[in-house]
Amino acid sequence: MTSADPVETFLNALLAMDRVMAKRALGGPASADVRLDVVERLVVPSLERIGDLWERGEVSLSQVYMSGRMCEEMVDAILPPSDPRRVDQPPMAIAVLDDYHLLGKRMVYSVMRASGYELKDYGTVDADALVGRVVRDGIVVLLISVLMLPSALHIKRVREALGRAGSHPFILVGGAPFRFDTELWREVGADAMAGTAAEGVAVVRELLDRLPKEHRA
Ligand code: B12
Repeated sequence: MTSADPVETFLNALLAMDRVMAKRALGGPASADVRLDVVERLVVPSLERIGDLWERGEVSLSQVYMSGRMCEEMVDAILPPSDPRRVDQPPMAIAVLDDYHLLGKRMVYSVMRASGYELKDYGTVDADALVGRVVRDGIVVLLISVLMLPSALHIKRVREALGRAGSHPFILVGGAPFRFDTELWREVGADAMAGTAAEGVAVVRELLDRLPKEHRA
């Protein structure tokens, strides 16, 4: 089951539910940046390929499930702790909307915190709960992660309900539907999308440079 291609090796280990080989494929201790890069280069493409194999009926749902669980454990173990240098910032939060695909959100949360940003983690919420919490917490920058198209379409409802409540946070979205359809973020009323956790940090950093004019309460 070994292969010269690192993604193939990692993918095979996941499908065989072989934790030892999967951990070995991810490599040993390294700097925070290198570990994040390994996650982006191995975990994300491997899980995407497993999704494609599942769609074609070539792997079972239990293999998809176990692959996701194993990756969650490994990503938890290797993502960097938060950066002690906190960035001066307005209230921010991250949520998974009507979706139980949690790994992307977990990565974005870790990477944002490791980059010095503090954000509330709302976990998985429905549209009403999300609106209630954003209004209550006075959130100015809202990050939403979804992996299923129906969940992505619910963002429009969140945007409209927030507007009715007088709340106008900057909404940054990410997840598979937005990578499949690069115009979808506009259609659901988001302000920006990012393809990866690292791109998300760049978008937030750029936003905060011009935020005082537009959003500060
Ligand atoms: C693992 C997995 C699961 C696991 C989830 C485990 C877990 N706890 O997360 C399990 C087995 C539970 C599962 C269940 C289901 N799944 Co599933 N799953 C996947 C799979 C294979 C990988 C997802 C993943 O974890 N990727 C790795 C993470 C790290 O990547 P990511 O989430 O994309 O995040 C990265 C970026 O997108 C970005 N990002 C993500 N969010 C955000 C947010 C912001 C703000 C920013 C800046 C960036 C950002 O940063 C991350 C790091 O770079 C995908 C295939 C795919 N192509 O994505 C299908 C997939 C998402 N699942 C799918 C489906 C249909 C389901 C089920 C309905 C299956 C079923 N019939 O039961 C259920 C529904 C679960 C639910 N209600 O939420 C479909 C969705 C299709 C669609 N068009 O809607 C996919 C695309 C598979 C497919 N090809 O059909 N799934």
